[in-house]
Parts: sequence; C-alpha cells; structure tokens
Amino acid sequence: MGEENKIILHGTWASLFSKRVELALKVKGIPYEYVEEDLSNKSPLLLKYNPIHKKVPVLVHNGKPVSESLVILEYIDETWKIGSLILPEDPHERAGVRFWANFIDQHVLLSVAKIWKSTGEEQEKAQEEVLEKMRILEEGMKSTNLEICANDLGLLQILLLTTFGSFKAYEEVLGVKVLVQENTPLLYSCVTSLNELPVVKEICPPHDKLVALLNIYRQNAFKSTTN
Ligand SMILES: N[C@@H](CCC(=O)N[C@@H](CS)C(=O)NCC(=O)O)C(=O)O
Repeated sequence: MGEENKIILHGTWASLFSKRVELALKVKGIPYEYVEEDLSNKSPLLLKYNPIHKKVPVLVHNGKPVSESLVILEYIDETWKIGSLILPEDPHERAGVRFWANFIDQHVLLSVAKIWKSTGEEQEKAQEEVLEKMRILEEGMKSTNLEICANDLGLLQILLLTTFGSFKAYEEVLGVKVLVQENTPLLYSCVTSLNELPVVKEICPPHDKLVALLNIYRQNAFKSTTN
C-alpha cells in the first residue's frame, strides 16, 4: 500500500473502542500508522477530525476521517475486500450480527459502566444486570445460529474480545466478575480461546499496566458519583 492508501489511526492504548479498530485492521492485514492520543490534552488533529464527539478512535484514510468504532469497522470491511470478512455477506445474517453488535455496544456496555461507578449492594445489582444481559446475548446468538466461537474474527468476536478480553484485569480492579463461566459457558469459552490468537495477543495491553490505569479510572468514576 503506497501513499495513495495512507491509513492513520488515532487511538489510546487502553480504549476498548480503539482496540476494536486495531483488531479489525490487523485481521485484514492492513498496514497503518498509529497515533497515541493523550485524552487529557487532545491533539489539534483529533479535534479537527472528530469535531462532534472529540473522541478516539478516528481512522484517517488518505486524509479523510471516519469516526465511531462501529462505523469504522464497517468502513474497513467495505473498503478492503481482503482477508476475512468482518460482517457476513448474507443480508439476513448481516442484520443479525448488527443487531447483537448494537446490543453489546449499547446495553451490555451501559451495564458494565454501572459496575465501575458503584460499590456494595449497588455494584452487586449492576453485576447481576451484566450477567443477565450476557445470558440474553448467549441465548440470542445460539438461537440465530451465529457462530460466535469460530476462529475468524468477525464483528461480534471483535466486540466480545474488546469488551471482555481483559476480564481478569477488570475483576482484579472491580472485585466482582463480569464474565462468568457458569453463567455463559459459550461466551466464556469463546473469549478465552480467542484471547489465545496471536493477533489478539499483539493488541492486548499488558495486564499490570492495564490494572494500574483501571485503578485510576475506578477512583475517578467513583469520585465523580460521590461528589
Ligand atoms: N461511541 C464511540 C465511543 C468512543 C469513546 O468513548 N472514546 C473515549 C475513549 S475510550 C474517548 O475518546 N473519550 C474522550 C472524551 O470523552 O473526551 C465509539 O464507538 O467510537
């Protein structure tokens, strides 16, 4: 890929949304330049490329920006017809994958965020909410015959991995489990086996570095709800 195909990703190393895009680019074998953003001091380029949300990730393809991780993943799939597909070809299957991707992106993540902002009984309630949504997800994926555990990294695998791949670090910081084998055996085995793929190991942040940062997030998230 030459200058006519210059790809730059603005992200941050611990962002699950940035990791979605990194994983998709790696799965497709697309070379890219990576710009690490400091979210406490966003670069003028990030503000220029994503003036509405001012968030990472932003993919810049030949100078043209694309924002919002799910939009970027579809853009990558449609632009580079190489490697494995992120979304299935069949329109009905695509619709099913998009439905569950939105469920993870909106409902599951919302409940996970509640765990970060609570303690004690409130946190237990939030954990049960996550576990319930995971059960719905597992049943839904089974009944729509979506191959969640295939070794190809499609959209749902990418979302599951980036949401729950670092579940051990989450548990260490939060003190409660977010991915429980007895609750959702299929999702648990899917995430743990995909975690072993070399391409996934490449983008995984080191456990101790992540735990240190998540501890800060946890303190800040908790502080902002008690102030
Ligand atoms: N819906 C967005 C979420 C992106 C997002 O929340 N990015 C965070 C980092 S994890 C961010 O840039 N936050 C900066 C801010 O809120 O100012 C996506 O899917 O790309």
